[in-house]
Amino acid sequence: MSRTIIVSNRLPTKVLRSEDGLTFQPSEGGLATGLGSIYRADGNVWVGWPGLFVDDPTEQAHVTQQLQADSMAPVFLTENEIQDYYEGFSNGTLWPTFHYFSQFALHNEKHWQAYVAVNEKFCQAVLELAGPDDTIWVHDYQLLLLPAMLRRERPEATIGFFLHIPFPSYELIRVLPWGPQLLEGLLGADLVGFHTFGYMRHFLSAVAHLLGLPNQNGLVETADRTVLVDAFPMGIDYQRYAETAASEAVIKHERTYREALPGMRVILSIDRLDYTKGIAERLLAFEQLLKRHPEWRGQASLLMVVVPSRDQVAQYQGLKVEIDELVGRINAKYSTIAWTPIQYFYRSFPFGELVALYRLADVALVTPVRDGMNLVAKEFIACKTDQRGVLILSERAGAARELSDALLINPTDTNQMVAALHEALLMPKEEQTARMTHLQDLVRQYDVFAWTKLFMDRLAYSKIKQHLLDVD
Ligand code: GDG
Repeated sequence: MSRTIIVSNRLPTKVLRSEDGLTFQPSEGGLATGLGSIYRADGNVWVGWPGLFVDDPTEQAHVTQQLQADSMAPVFLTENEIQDYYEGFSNGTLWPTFHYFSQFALHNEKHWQAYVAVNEKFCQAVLELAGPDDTIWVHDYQLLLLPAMLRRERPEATIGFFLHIPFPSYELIRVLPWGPQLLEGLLGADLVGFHTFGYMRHFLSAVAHLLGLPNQNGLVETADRTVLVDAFPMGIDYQRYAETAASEAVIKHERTYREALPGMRVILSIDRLDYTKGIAERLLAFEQLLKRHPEWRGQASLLMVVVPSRDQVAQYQGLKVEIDELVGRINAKYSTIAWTPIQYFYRSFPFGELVALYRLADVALVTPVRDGMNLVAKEFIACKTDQRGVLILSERAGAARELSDALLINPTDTNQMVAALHEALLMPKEEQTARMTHLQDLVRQYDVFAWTKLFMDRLAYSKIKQHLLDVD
C-alpha cells in the first residue's frame, strides 16, 4: 500500500516543558489543518522536529511514543544544531535572503555545514519510514537540500516540495555562496511548488542562470530526469473560520471589545514580530493619517497584535525596540483621556479571540514588505460574516495576486497607505459588500483542502508524465 510522508522542520504538535514534565499541544497553523486529513489517514506520517531540545533517551522514547500514536515521527535536534541549522542558516541566512533583506544575511560556513548535516538527518529519518511506493512531500526553506538527498537513496521515489516563503530574483541567489547547491537540492523533487507564478519564474530563471538548465513550460530537464515546477496559492480552512466567527462565544467576545471601544472605527494589524511584515512602516502611515486627517482623531484606533517570534536573533530584538518606541511616541502625542490611538499587544491571542478581533475590525491593514502568501488577509475575509469591512493589502504579499478586490498598496509608499486608510474608513457600505463578496467567493473556493488536493494530484501527474517520457 502506498503512503504519504509529510516532512517539515516543525511537527504540527508542539512539545513543551513545564514543571509537571512534557506536555503536547497541537498547533493550529494552516499547514497542520490542511494536511491533517492526509497525515492522519491510514499509515501516513508527518516527520519533523518537535520544537524542543530533548537529549535524555528516556524522554526521547516517551516523546516518540506519544507522537507515534498521532501519526508523527520526531527528528531530535541537538542544541548546536538548533543554533546553527535553525537560527543560523535557516533564519539568519535563507529567511532574509529570500525576503530581499540580504543586508541581514549571515554567510557562515559553520551554519551551512550544520544545514547540510541536519537535512541529512531528516533524510535518514524519512528513509527509515518510507517504502518504495510512498509519496514524500517536503515543506519549506529549512529543507531545501532534502529532495536531492532522498533522490540519491531512492531514485524511483515520488517526491514533492513546496516553498512557503517567496523565491527571490536569481540575483539574490547568486549572492549566496551555496546558491547552486540549494537549487540542485530542490531539483531532486518531481514537483516543486510555489505560492505564485512570480516566485516560480524567479526559480526557473535561477536554475537557468546558475545551473545552465533551461525549461519548457515549467518542465526542467536535468541530466537524468524531468522536474515539474508550478504555482499553488495556499488557502485556509474557510469553513472553520466562518463557523467560528458565527459562534455564540465569539460574538460575545466581540461585544465585550465593542463595549470597551464605543463608536470607534477599528483598524486591525496582526503579525508575528518580523522585519518582513512592515510593522514600523504601518505605524508611520497611521501617524500620518492622524496628522493629515485630524477628523479621525478620537474616531479610529489601530489595534495592533504583534506575536513574539525569534527573539534570540539580534534584528528581531532591535525591531521590537523600534516598534515599542514608535507606539510610545504616537500614543504620547495624540492620546486623550478618552482615546488611545494605538492599542498594542505583544502576545498571541487564543483562536476564538483572534476570530473576534477579525469580526470587530472595520479595516484590516496587512502591509508586509515581503510575504510568501499571508494567511491573515484570507482569515479576515472568512470571518466577515456580514460582508462588511475593508482589506488593505500589500502588493508584495503573495495573496495580492488573488485578492484583487482589496485596496492594494505599496508598503513603502506612506502617502499611498494614508490615502488607502482614509478611503477605507470612508468606503460606502455597498462597495464594502461588493468587494467582500468577491473576496469571500475566491477564498472559500480555493481553500486549504483544494490546495492540498491540487498539489497531490499534480505530483501524481508529474510521475506519470515522467514514466511516459522514459518510455519514449
Ligand atoms: C509563512 C509565510 C505564508 C497570528 N497571530 C495570532 C495567530 N496568528 C496566526 C494567523 C495565521 C498565522 O499565525 C500567520 O500566518 P502568515 O501566513 O500570515 O505568516 P507566517 O507565519 O510568516 O507564515 C507566509 C505561510 O507561511 C503559509 O504558507 O502565508 O507568507 O511567511 O494563521 O492566524 N493565531 C492565534 N493567535 C494570534 O495572536 N491563535
